[in-house]
Amino acid sequence: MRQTWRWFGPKDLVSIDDMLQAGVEGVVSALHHVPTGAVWSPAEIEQRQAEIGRRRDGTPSGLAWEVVESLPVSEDVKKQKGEWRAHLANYGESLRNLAAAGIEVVCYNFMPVLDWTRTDLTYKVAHGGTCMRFDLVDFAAFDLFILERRGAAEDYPETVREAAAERFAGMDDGQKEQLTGNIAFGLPGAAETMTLDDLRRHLAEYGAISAETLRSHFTAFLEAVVPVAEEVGIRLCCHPDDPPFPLLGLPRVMSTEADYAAIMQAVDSPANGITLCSGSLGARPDNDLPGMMERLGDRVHFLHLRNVYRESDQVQGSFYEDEHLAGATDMVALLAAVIAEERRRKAAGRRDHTIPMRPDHGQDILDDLGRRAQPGYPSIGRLKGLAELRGVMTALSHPRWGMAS
Ligand code: DNO
Repeated sequence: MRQTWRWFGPKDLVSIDDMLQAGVEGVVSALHHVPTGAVWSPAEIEQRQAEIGRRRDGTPSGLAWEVVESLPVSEDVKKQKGEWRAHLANYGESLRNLAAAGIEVVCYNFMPVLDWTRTDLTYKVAHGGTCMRFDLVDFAAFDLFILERRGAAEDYPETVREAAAERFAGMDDGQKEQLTGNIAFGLPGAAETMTLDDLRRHLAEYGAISAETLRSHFTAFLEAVVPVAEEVGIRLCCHPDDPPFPLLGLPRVMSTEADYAAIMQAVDSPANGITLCSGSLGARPDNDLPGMMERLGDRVHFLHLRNVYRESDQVQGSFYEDEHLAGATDMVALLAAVIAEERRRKAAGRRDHTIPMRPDHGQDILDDLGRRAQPGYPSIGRLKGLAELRGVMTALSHPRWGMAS
């Protein structure tokens, strides 16, 4: 595995210098300032590469931009409305420009309106640090009583609705604002930053779009961009829905193994691949991550390694972001499945036999608590996650004590 690390660009409070000390080998980044749907120009790409290539004092970092996360898909493309055809052409153009700059792995997602969603960005865990949390009762309180979405009541069991009413009654204005901000304003990397009214407008536009329609729009997107990716040597990889169940009545179509299998088959090309995110998929009890790696591994081009603690055994439930080796996913088994896949690829002579991984998210611990880096992306919490994962990877790959090769 290639040990990579997400960097949000020069404004990121965790610097290139920091990641060198964490033992990072490659960088994951995106041009967050370019509007969704527009072309990523060669000049902009080159500038980000230069920023990644130097330390604070101007000396070379030795690091390169290896993975794009994300080249966002516009709402127009997801809805097949407005500028969607132009956006598809621009997407292809961006892929060409990225390939010309030597970048081969491009991650994106196909979640309508909301990207990853949490209700609490600073949930206190037992050791005193904080992490991100999705609380279904808080989310329902937002949906039912702040957003006041029509039909929302049908989407939650009665026990959750009652708890949400009680929770909402106990919230002061500051808490309501905070909850709205956490859900609607977009977490780091999200393509859209929205007000409550924007969110209502977006939701209204999705009224007629079922999961089946969204899936057909997704296939049309892939039919347009995968041939370009094939031609220029890019491996596209779709990130799962986070959390992996419908939110606010919006369809979500990349939440399960069956969802991935269907999309991989719909456009059956190695360029149409997967970002296996153990944290997102692991929030659902019916997703078996090591098994998914074994069965779909051939098309996994990028790995997000993190773990969640599930607070319920329902598909739709609360969870918080646990330490990388704790939580619901058997991380050792998952890493073993990745190593086995890498060996298979190597034996088959595939160029892409080393799969990039990044320690996804991290709890805020020690000095993270005062640094205020991007939510979910602290320096020490991620460094700890990477170090733990690296330990397991090293042990599993050991020629004498590790997995038999
Ligand atoms: C969250 C991230 C996601 C991811 C996008 C990929 O931490 O994993 O925002 O970048 O969904 O398109």
